[in-house]
Amino acid sequence: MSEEKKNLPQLLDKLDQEYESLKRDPALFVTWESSDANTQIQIYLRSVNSANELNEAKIQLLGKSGRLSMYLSELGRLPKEMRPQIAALVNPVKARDQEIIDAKFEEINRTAIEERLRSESEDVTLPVREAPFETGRVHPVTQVIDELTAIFADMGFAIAEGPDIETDGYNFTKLNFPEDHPARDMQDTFFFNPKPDGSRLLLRTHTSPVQVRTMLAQKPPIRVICPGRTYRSDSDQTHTPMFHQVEGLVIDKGSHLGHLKWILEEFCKAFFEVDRVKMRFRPSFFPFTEPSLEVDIQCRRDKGEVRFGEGDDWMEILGCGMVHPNVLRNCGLDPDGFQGFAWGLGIDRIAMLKYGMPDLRAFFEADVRWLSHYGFRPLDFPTLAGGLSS
Ligand code: 2NL
Repeated sequence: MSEEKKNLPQLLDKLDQEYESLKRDPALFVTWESSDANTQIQIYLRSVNSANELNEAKIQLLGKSGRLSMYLSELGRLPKEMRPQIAALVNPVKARDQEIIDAKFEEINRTAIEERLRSESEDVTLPVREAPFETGRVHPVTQVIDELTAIFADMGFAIAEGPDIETDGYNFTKLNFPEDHPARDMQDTFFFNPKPDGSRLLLRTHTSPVQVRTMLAQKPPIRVICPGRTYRSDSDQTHTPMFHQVEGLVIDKGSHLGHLKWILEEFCKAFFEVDRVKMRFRPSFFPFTEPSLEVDIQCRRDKGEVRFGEGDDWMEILGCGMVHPNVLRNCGLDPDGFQGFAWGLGIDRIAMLKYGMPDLRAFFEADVRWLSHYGFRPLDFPTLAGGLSS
């Protein structure tokens, strides 16, 4: 064929013309497959390179209203004796085109896959690119929560979490705060507007409501720690309106202060990564514990730097005590059957102490320069075996 390559509509026109003569005298044709139009269509199909083009040809030839389907569906309107002759001429063409199109689709797909494999191959000898986990940093508060979790999980504690927005009941009443306690004052607590029934929701001022919820929901023995955000109306160099606390709670038949002292000592050694640490327990007062104690740990203050486990200075780090019988009762536990202890400490404060960060306000300013200086590498997750902060 010396003519220039024909496009699909031209080829289809030609096919229609051939079909018209076929209908006029089918006896002149032995086969139709190798006719001019069909040969050119086969060449066209074999030369197509895109799946879209091939699909279009498939629709026009073999689709429901494609040429070859139309020819066959109008057989019924032709003289009876012609029908088998025409069908015998059209069907092989249809089968042949189908065969070519199927093969061509496979070829196009294979070529596309090979092309992708070629173009998307990785040069494994290239140096490692700086990935997000290389530049991103874990916030010191998150790091310290992960460290606490690793330490207490090792002692068999579960982690419990609860809502930041609490009821007065869970935040104060069940914890044995009297109605006129100063902590319930607007000056200290962020309250929401009162509801029609007079009750007020609030931003929890400590994580104790999580322990209340735990006691109400679970049977002893209970061993949980509750890390999370807490809120108080307070703001200066060492106080921000939002801060973080972790509280611990143990409830069992014979839990006593000796257990508490051991847990806190193991915690301090693990957290500050020292072999020994002296601790001092002083009497104190909290509405929810009796007796209540404040805990200081041994430290050395040296040119503004603090080192733990040495020296003869003391630093207050947490409060604790035996859970008050009223709190046990309020949480559905019989104080004659169960007793327990609890403690609470400020996460931001111990993060500042351990990692030498002087100003609490910088914690929550989201300054990437501060974060890239004080932050931690994301894949260095703290573990007891691998070292908490190595
Ligand atoms: C502190 C002192 C403390 C608790 C928290 C607690 C929770 C329940 C019952 C009894 Cl449900 N106690 N928590 C106990 C003693 C002290 O926190 O100075 N935190 C920063």
